[in-house]
Amino acid sequence: MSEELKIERATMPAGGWGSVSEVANILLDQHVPLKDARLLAHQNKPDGFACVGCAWAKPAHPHPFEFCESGAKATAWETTSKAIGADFFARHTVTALESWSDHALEDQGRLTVPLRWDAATDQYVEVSWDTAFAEIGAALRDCRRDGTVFYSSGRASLETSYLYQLLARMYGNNNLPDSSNMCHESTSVGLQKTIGVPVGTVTLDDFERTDCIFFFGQNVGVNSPRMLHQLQAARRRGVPIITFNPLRERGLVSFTNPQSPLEMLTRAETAISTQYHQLKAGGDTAALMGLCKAILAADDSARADGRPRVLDTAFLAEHTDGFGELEAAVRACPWADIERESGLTQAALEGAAAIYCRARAVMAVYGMGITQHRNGVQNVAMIVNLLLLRGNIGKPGAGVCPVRGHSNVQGQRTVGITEKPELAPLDRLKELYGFEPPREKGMNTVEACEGILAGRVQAFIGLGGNFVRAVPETALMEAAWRELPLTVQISTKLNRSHVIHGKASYVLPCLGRTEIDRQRGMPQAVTIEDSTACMHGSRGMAEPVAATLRSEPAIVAGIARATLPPNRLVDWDGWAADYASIRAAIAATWPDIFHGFEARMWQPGGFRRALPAAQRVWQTESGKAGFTVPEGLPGAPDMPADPGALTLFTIRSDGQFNTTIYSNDDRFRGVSGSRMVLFMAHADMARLALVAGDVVTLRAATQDDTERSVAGLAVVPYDIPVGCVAGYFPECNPLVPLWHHAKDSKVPAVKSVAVLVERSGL
Ligand SMILES: Nc1nc2c(c(=O)[nH]1)N[C@H]1C(S)=C(S)[C@@H](COP(=O)(O)OP(=O)(O)OC[C@H]3O[C@@H](n4cnc5c(=O)[nH]c(N)nc54)[C@H](O)[C@@H]3O)O[C@H]1N2
Ligand SMILES: Nc1nc2c(c(=O)[nH]1)N[C@H]1C(S)=C(S)[C@@H](COP(=O)(O)OP(=O)(O)OC[C@H]3O[C@@H](n4cnc5c(=O)[nH]c(N)nc54)[C@H](O)[C@@H]3O)O[C@H]1N2
Ligand SMILES: [Mo]
Repeated sequence: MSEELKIERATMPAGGWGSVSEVANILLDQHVPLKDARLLAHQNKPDGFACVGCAWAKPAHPHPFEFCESGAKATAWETTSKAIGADFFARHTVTALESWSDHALEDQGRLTVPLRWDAATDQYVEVSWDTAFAEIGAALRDCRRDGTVFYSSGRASLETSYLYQLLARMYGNNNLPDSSNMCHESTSVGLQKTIGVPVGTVTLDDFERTDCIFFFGQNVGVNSPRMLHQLQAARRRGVPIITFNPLRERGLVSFTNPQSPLEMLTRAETAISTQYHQLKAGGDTAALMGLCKAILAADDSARADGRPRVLDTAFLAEHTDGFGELEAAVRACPWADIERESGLTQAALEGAAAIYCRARAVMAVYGMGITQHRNGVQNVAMIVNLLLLRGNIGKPGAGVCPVRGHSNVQGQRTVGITEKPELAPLDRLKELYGFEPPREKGMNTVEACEGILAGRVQAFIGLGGNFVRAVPETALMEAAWRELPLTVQISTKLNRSHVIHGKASYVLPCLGRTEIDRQRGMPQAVTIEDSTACMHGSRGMAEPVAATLRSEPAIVAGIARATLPPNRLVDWDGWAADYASIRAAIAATWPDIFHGFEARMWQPGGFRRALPAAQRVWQTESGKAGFTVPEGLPGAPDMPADPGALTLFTIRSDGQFNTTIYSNDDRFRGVSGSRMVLFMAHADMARLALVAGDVVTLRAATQDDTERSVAGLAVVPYDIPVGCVAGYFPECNPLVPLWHHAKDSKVPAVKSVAVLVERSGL
């Protein structure tokens, strides 16, 4: 890994030769055996394994290699032959490991043996699985039922997740926060309220039928690259793609398909976005108000000229509710406010709206740029407003497409991972398993952090993930994390949440999804749900990195058996021995979705759960799709309006998967050798008298009792709206106050944090 910061102009397309060489490098670097490198051919295939990277849809007729650079990296990172056992931990105290970088910790390779922290030596020592389960079970039985948190990170299969939610509920709480609470919870809340489903409505077929795509705050080239195939095909049909993003992300600018020999040899690039609007971070509600305003104006003039209406009035009358209120709010909203808050001109927004008005079927794709704001739920509702104006939900080629993060994050919610009791089938669980499920609301991620800070949480179980590194308010959280009586992490790799740990701490190493999972000698399969609500079977194909690993279902079952009183209706061991029996239990709990599960899980393209909104059936309070009047335009109304403050948004590079850092390089943004950088506009650099490479400290411009800062960031001049700066997640998490989260969904507002810049050493 290179160590010195280099800044270059990035001009290469997403995909292309750069992508091929990145894949080759990581396969070599991670010592992936040749036979396992061949696994890539089975990634996202009906007979293979579902990628452990992102959740993008897996087509029924896959490409010969249905994987991308990011997915190949995720697979290489998991199938690495690097591994660490008890001897590694005998050589390093946990305190010493704390000074290691996130990259260095995970780069040691796969965890192989169950570990318990030993206070006397400050080392993790090997324990047997039975001892670990027995001790964890005893400790959990001693905790307050509402003081234990069961976090999940979004990768574990439907089977594991089902067992996990049952464990929490039989234990006695709904404390089931998950990574989605930091991610698309704004979607789950916003779409449920407006169109009556918590997930997106589009399928891959819609990409073939759409005639316009609006793209908000999602970095497709890095975070869901397989979608570039759909976007490229749409562009070839002449479909306009209109992008709203403060940064000109390479994947949204141009793409060379690394799986097309012709394109690779000719270096042919497809331009992806036809319009690119570099709005201010947090400016989406304002931009969407502007789009609606321009569409209403177009409708006014069509009416005045006696031309056909621009609005789909029949759809509005039959299917929607609240149009009048939205219309009044849009008409009353001055262009000057829209321009100021979005950073875009009226003319630019009118130009985008004109394309919208001409299109028969429009889809809106979005990601974290929309959801991770104080007004994240409102942003989602504004996207719905835009689509509803011309009936763009529930018809072919149209709809809403939130791009999910972790490979099974959407599916975990489908099988009961939720802190909201009203979303879990509690009566059915009671009927099936003869226990009284807890009815009180549990903690989501922000509430779990609040509980940890207040000393109310006694035990934290992590099913994957790197909680303490992924959440905001790093300094306070790390300190409080150390005071937790018990932390248990079910993990594949060593990370910050292990080396910062509770008073009693266990690390339980599990199989990854790429590995063959044999139970009583029989290879098992699992299932996941993708971003388009399709369920897929997945079969691991690599030999496990160590024979001592246990599968996630087996670990959850092991903890459950050691913790809960026996229940003759719940056969944890039987479930762990045969995952088909877990699928039968899932099907018995949600027969509507999972009937015929065992047969349908191998259907090419997956089987889809019914989404009433896609059929224009609105399971909302009013029975209609609801328009929403925004409360205001600013993205971060809870942040102080310090005149000197800049708006920081935190982003991912192509060298990472969340807190997993593959390398310090971000080839699409021309930065290599260091992640401690701050992307800044030339005008802001000039105002602050900074030059490229100057090292600065950021301070959160908050007026509470907490000091929040990150030092040692090198300034990188960048094409970014004036007044905005960007830095990497998780390095910038210490700047985000815990209370700065989306209203209604509590997603940390990591895309708009007011910060002040200080030159280091002053
Ligand atoms: N390779 C790789 N793949 C991943 C991940 C990874 O870390 N690495 N993470 C996975 C996970 S869990 C998730 S949730 C997804 C995340 O995937 P994305 O949703 O793409 O997430 P980010 O990279 O955080 O940021 C998205 C984009 O939002 C833009 N943006 C920032 N602020 C705003 C704003 O106010 N408005 C608008 N319109 N845009 C804004 C940023 O410039 C950036 O391009 O990816 C998943 N896939
Ligand atoms: N500032 C800022 N903060 C953010 C974000 C942001 O954009 N900006 N994004 C947020 C988002 S969208 C998300 S999803 C969260 C991510 O938060 P998390 O999901 O908690 O974090 P990850 O980094 O994905 O977790 C990585 C760890 O998961 C473990 N792991 C990997 N594969 C497996 C597996 O198959 N099984 C098990 N049991 N463990 C496994 C490994 O030990 C690895 O170290 O972060 C959030 N935090
Ligand atoms: Mo995410």
